[in-house]
Amino acid sequence: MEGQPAPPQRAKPALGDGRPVGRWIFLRMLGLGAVGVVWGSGLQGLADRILSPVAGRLSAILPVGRFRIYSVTGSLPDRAPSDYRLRVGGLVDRPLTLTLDDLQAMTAVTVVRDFQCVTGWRVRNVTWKGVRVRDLLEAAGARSAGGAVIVRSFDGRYTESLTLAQARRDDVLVAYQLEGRLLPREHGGPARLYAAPMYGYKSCKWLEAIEVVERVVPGYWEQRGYDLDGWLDGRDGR
Ligand SMILES: Nc1nc2c(c(=O)[nH]1)N[C@H]1C(S)=C(S)[C@@H](COP(=O)(O)O)O[C@H]1N2
Ligand SMILES: [Mo]
Repeated sequence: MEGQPAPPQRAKPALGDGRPVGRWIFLRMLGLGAVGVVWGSGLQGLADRILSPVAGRLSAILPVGRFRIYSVTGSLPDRAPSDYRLRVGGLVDRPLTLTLDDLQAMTAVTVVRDFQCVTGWRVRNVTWKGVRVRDLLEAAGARSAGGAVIVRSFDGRYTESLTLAQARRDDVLVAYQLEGRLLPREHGGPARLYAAPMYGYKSCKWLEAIEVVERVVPGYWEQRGYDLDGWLDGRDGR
């Protein structure tokens, strides 16, 4: 994989094929907003029983494929925009600690793309705004010894990893806006990774650190069976 993107791979559904799902929650957004939050895996069955009749009926009248909200910790971390900090470190010449204002002062990029989870749902034409990871790496002076980045969530659990070549793509962002508004808490606000050409699991929410390292390190879901390269079908790029 070193520097060279793997060919597109079809990731298998994560649910229903026997893979562990860990502790996760979801909250269906049905156009009208949240209809429920469930804490911990033990309550998932109950949640399904409560939500599925509602979701079933509403899905007949609402556009298909709204976001589901995931958090492997079973809770949604909360950080005020004014308290937000993003660290860029590791194999860099100038480690950075950036506020949300700092990010917003940098060159902003907008990307409109379908958002897709390996479990099968997809949201069409989602508009994200943020800063290119490439610009952050440049500002920090990523060293030539670096071959990958690890990204970490302030949820304390979730991590992801991209090759440096992937991280430097035009469409890989630290996103702080979703659909024209500040990124909501449930979607990983104040800021998250958004890796447009890849499945949703690559886009680490509640982003607190980008660390330049020598090579890719399997992230949370990759340690649990997901492909290291999360390219969407037909969207491999370089
Ligand atoms: N910190 C964190 N980031 C995460 C996840 C998570 O559970 N925790 N789930 C991932 C997965 S599998 C998907 S599909 C997307 C879902 O994004 P959403 O919750 O904004 O819909 O977030 C990704 N990033
Ligand atoms: Mo996902």
